[in-house]
Amino acid sequence: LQYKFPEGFWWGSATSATQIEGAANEGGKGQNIWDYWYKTEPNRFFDNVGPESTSDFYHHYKEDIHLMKEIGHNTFRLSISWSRLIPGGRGEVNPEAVTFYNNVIDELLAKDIEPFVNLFHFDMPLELQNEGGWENREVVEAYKKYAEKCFRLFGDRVKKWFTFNEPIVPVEGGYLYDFHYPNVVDAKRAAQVAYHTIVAHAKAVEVFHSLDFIDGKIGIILNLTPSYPRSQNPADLRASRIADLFFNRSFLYPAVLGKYPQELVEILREHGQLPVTQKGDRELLLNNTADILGVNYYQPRRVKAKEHLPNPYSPFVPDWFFDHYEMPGRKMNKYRGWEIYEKGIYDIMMNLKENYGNIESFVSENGMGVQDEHRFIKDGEIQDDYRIEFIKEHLKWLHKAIEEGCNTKGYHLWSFMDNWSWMNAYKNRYGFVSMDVESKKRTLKKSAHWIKEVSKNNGF
Ligand code: BGP
Repeated sequence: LQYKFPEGFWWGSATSATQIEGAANEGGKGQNIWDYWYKTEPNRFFDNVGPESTSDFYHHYKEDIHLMKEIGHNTFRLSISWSRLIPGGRGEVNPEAVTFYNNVIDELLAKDIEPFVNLFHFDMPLELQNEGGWENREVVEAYKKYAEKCFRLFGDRVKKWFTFNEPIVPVEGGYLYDFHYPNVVDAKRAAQVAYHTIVAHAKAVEVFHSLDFIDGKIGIILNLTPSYPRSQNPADLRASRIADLFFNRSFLYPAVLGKYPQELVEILREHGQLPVTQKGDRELLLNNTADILGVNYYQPRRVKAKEHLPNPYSPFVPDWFFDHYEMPGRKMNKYRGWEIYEKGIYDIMMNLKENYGNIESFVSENGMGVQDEHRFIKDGEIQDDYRIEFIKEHLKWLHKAIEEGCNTKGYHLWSFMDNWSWMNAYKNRYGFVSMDVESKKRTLKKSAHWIKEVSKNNGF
């Protein structure tokens, strides 16, 4: 083997409740913002396909976990749907949901697959969104209770917990760039949402560490998009630094170091966008940082200095400070429109090693969404050599990072199976396993057989 990974390396894949469970109106589940948004504005969704149409993990979890085992997974990430567990966001738990998640967890453990459980993957219960969602400090308290409930219900068996997946995405999508509900453009509200998310994270971490029957770890999953300047000119360097500040350090700092970068605070203050804080928050954040960090990595950010000054009357958005550019000769996933830059994963991990105390980490999402994959079927199987290549190249850089001392423990593909995506429904397919949306039939792709060998040999 040329690339051998450390013993006990985590091989697996990641999913989220809304994207795989289905049964959106079954089993006592309450509504979340996706159910609601789809009902009210179905044409916002690709092909008008909404979150009712998934791979239906709710009814197929046994079969799916069997397949996970089959392809060598030793870990698997799922999220708990808040609105399934506590339908209105607050109050009594839904017993059918408890049974469902217990069954899933037990089934995984019976197959020696360690569950990684995330508490929030973009899916705010509708009632709480109607109270202002993350803009409302009381929702933070509701989240804390929900998190504690989960720890008490499942913490005897689940040892890896995550407070949020990509907390910046609801901020960008819902409050800056119009691709998540409630789709407004308002930087001050965005800053409040971002801030309360971090407070919620710290509160969940605090509760978790206070429960003495728990011996697991808790962390957060961030989508890190390393920022590369077009040139070494001061203006390009500054543009890149600010992009990094808004999109990476805004969450990495408070979640891992327990404080905000001063430069960010100053920019927000100067532009009148500072969020409201409470006494005691500073200590809360400082004392409740993540034990472990999940890194979702898809693409780098290529940045250059702003060519035209922004119109001061336009709403304040991070891109007031930088422009994007396309790097000549870049490798592309043309289906998703994302640049492929495998070395990014190494740069992220080295940054964590050098500037974030070498926190225990893993690649919690990485993957390649491809359209019309049935074009590649041969003898009934999708020959996704491009996916194998994609994973391999990223793993090579991850391997190098580990050799150079990065504390990184695993690799999860997005995703286990083709699943429903927020705005793109089934346009881009990501799985090791393909799924027929009508019949729900599951079929392994070539990459599934490949990853099985990789996990078995712990390398390639
Ligand atoms: C991440 C999300 C996932 C997933 C993935 C692929 O940002 O955590 O939920 O959807 O991206 O992106 P998309 O489905 O938009 O192609």
